[in-house]
Amino acid sequence: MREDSFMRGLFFGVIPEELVFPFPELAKDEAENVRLMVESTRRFCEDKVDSRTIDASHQIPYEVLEEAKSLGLFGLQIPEAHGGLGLSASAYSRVMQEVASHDSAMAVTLGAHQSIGLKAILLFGTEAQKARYLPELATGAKVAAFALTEPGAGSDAAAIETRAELAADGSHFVLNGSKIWITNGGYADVFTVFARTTELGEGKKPGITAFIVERGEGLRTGTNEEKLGICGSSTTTVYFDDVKVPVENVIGEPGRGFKVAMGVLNNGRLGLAAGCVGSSKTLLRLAIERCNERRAFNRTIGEFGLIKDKIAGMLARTYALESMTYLTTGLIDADVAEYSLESAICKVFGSESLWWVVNETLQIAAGIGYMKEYPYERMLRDARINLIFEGTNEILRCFIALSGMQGPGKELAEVAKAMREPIKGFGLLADFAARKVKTVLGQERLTRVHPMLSREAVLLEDHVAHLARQVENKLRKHGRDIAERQFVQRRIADIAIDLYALAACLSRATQAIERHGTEGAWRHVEYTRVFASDARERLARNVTGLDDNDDELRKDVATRSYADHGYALDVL
Ligand code: MYA
Repeated sequence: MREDSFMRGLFFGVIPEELVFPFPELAKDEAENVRLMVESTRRFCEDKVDSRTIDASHQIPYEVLEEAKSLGLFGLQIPEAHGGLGLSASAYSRVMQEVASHDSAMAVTLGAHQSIGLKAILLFGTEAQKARYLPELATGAKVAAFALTEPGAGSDAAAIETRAELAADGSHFVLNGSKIWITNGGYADVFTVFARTTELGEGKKPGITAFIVERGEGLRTGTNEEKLGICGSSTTTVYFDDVKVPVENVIGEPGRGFKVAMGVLNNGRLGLAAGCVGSSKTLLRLAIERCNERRAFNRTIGEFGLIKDKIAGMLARTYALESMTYLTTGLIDADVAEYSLESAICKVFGSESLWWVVNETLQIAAGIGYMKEYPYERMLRDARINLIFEGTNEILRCFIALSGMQGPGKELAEVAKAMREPIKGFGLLADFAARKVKTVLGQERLTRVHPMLSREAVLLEDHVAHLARQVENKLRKHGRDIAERQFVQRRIADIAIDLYALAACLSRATQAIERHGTEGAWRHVEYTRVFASDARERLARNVTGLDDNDDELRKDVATRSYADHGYALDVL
C-alpha cells in the first residue's frame, strides 16, 4: 500500500509525477470483461429503462430493478467469492458511467447501494460480516443504504446525535435517533448507520461508531420525498426506536466510525464523478445532434461561432473529467492508500462540469430545451443534486484546501520549533532548506509530458509553484485562523482542482500520443489544449485574487443584509 498522494505533493510544490504517469489502464482480460458488461448494460438500458416514465411515475419499475439484479449490476465490486463480479474501482466506475448515461435515477439507486451503502462492509468489514451480508447484497436480494445525515448534521457530519447505547450484558447496542434524505430508504434491507456511542469500556473515549443495521423491529422508514430531480429514486427518513444491533455488527473499531464514514465517501465520490462523465457524454451527443440538425439564417446552428465555443468547452471539460476520474480510480486499483483530496476534486469538478454542460446543452436546444416533451429539462433537474449530495461542493472545497494545507502547516510548525532548537532540529531544517531550493527557488519540472504539450506542462509547473508559495504565505499570515478564511480556501481549492485536471489531461494525452502518434491522438491533444487555455484564465484569476480582492467588503455586505432580512432597496 502506498501512502503518498499526488495532490498532497502539489501543496508542497512537489510534483510526484510517478503517481500519475503513465495513465492507468485496465488489465487486458478485465478490459474485455468490462466491454461485455458495458455492452449488456447499454442494451438493457436502451430496451428497458424508460427515463421519462420513471421520472413521471416517481419510481423505477420492479421488473426493471429485477433485471438489473440478474445482470449483476447490484454486485459489481463485490468479490466473486461472495457472489459479485469482483470489478476493480475503474471497471466499476465505467459501468456506473454507462448506467448514468441512460438514467440518473437508476444510477443513483445502484450507486447508493454499491458506492456507499455496502462499501463500509467491503472496505472495513470483518470476514464474518462479509460472508454474512455480501452474497445477498451482490445478487440484489437485499438492498443497501448509507445513513449518515441527520436534521442537525449535514455538512457537519461529526455533529450526529443518533445514539447507540451498549446493553448491560454487552451483547448488543440499542439505537435511537433518525436519519434524513437516505437514498434507497424506501426499500433498503441493510443500512450502514453512524451513531454516537458513549462508554465503550475503560479508557475509551465517546465517539462515532459505524453499524450494520438490518430492517426489522424498531426501524421505520418514512414516505418517499418529493424531489426536484432523480425522481425515480427513493429518498426517505429512517427512524430508529430502540433498535437492537448485535455487537458483531460494529464496522471497524468502536468510536472510529467517523473514519469509516470518510473512507466510504472518499471511495464513493468517484462513482458520482463517473456518473457525471456518462451524463455529460449523453448531453454532448444531444447537443451535437442539435448543432447538425437545427437550421437558422440558412445554416445549421453548429456553424455559428458562439455554438462552437460552447461545444469545444464542453468536450474539453468532459475530457478533463473523464481523465481525472479514471486517473483516480487507477490510483485506487494500484493500491494507493491516500486519495481523499483527489476524489473530492473529482466530485466537485464532475458535478460542476455536468451542471455547466447540461445548462449549455439546454441553451443550444433553446425553446425545445425548456419543454417537458424533450429530455433536457429532466436531465437538468437530475444533474442538480450532484452539487449537493455526497458532500456539498462548498464543504468539499474547504476540505480540499484545509486538508491539502495540513502537511505544509505541520512542516512550518516543526520548522519554527527546530529554529528554536537548531541542534536537535538540524536534520529537519536541512531537508526543508533543500526542498525550498528545489521547489520555490528552482521549480519542479515535469519530465514525462510529451513535448507537443510543453506549453500546457509549463502552465502546470508554474502554478504548482504558485500554489505552494501561496499556501506558505497564507499559513504564515493566518496561522490556525486559516480554518476561518473561506475565501482563501475557495481560491486554493480551485487552483488545486484545475491543477489536478490539467495533470490528468497531460498524462492521458501523453499516453495517447506515445501509443497512436500525433495523428492518432489529435483529439486528446486538442481537448487538453482547450482545457488548458480555459484553466489558464481561472488560475490567473485565483492566484491574483488571493492577494487582491474585495473579500472583506463582500463579508460586510452580506452581514448587513442579514439585519435587513433581505434586499432593502426599491426604486419606489
Ligand atoms: S451521503 C452524505 C454525505 N455527507 C457528507 O459528505 C458529509 C460532508 N462532511 C464531511 O465530509 C466532513 O464532515 C468534513 C470534516 C470533511 C467537513 N478522509 O476535524 P475534521 C479526518 C479521511 O476536519 P470535521 C450522501 O449524500 C481528519 O483528517 N479522513 O472533521 C448520499 C481528522 O482526522 P485526525 C478525513 O471538521 C447520497 C478527522 O477526520 C476526511 O468534523 C447518495 C476529523 O477531521 C476524509 N475525507 O469534518 C449518493 N475528512 O483526527 C448516491 C476528515 O486523525 C451516489 N477526515 O486528524 C450515486 C451517484 C451516481 C450517479 C450520478 C448521476 C450523474
